[in-house]
Amino acid sequence: MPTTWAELLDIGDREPAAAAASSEGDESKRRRGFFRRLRESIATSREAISAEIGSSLFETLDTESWERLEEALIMADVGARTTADVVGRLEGEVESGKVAGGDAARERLVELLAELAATGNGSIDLRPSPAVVMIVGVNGTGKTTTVGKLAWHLQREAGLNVTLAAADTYRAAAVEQLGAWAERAGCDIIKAETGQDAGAVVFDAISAAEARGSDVVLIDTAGRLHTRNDLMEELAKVNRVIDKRLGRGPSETLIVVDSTTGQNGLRQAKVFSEAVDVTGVALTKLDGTAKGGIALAIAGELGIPVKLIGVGEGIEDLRPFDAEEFSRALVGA
Ligand SMILES: Nc1nc2c(ncn2[C@@H]2O[C@H](COP(=O)(O)OP(=O)(O)OP(=O)(O)O)[C@@H](O)[C@H]2O)c(=O)[nH]1
Ligand SMILES: [Mg+2]
Repeated sequence: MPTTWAELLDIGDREPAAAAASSEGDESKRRRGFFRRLRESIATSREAISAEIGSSLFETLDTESWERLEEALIMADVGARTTADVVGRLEGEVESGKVAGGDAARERLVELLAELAATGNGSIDLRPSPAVVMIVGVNGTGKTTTVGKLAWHLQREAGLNVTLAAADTYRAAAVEQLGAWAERAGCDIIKAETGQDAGAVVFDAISAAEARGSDVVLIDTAGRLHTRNDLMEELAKVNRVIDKRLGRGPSETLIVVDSTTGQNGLRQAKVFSEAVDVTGVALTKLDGTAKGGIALAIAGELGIPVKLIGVGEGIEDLRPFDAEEFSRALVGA
């Protein structure tokens, strides 16, 4: 499971630009600072869980404490099925004597949650050039913001040249918003001519990326309700355009899920993955009042790995998802 940008980004044979690669010391300092912020960020669910599963729960471990643990995980959005699975396994291991009570049980809980979260291929495939990365999701989850942050990180962490495709052709303001991110991130952007549809913008962006030798095309799509079949069909159409133009589909299709929407995020991920080949999740708004457990519900129930987490509105506030760090922060261990 990747925990650093260098591990997260699969850039194939490309040489990571020397200037872009951050030194290990810097990375570890940033990670420590980030871990502190993550713990604070998911404070709401952490407080709920740790209040519920305070030290005494792991000391007693009777029927009532298993129930309390289940309730706490469900309250943190971990999802009923995933919770039952994890608590059932932990209970079995404690009862068979394989795992002792107290801290050992708490540590094992972190491990079980982390194992579950680390499903599938956790890296972001950026091969071959230009790699097309499509960002999808329902309205207002943080797609445009995530595209902007990701463009900046791809350049900074891996020295990649990025072209943005403004494929949200429904709102003029959406193109302006992405334009502002392109400026902040210092990358190219391809916008629609009047009347063009999303597929045409994507086609143009791929051509521009090829002409300029860009490594990655990041596609910002319009927010769409997963319940609207016509809008979901538009995404499939954009996919067909990419396929025709490049002879291959997107390298990655990431669904952006707002962690504050709770279990609805699971439903969104499910329906989007039925329409397009979703390869990962970017979980946003983990700062504030989020309950981060939805990451585990999506991974556990749909087998789609969370690859990125958004922890603020700034350009730097995007991180690789680290399953163990995340589970530890969630349980407050
Ligand atoms: N606190 C916080 N806010 C975020 C994060 N990611 C995005 N936002 C905010 O969420 C709001 C919506 O973000 P957008 O990027 O416009 O969302 P979108 O999915 O592109 O929205 P539509 O294009 O309308 O569907 C903005 O105010 C962002 O600043 C995050 O990780 N943390
Ligand atoms: Mg947007």
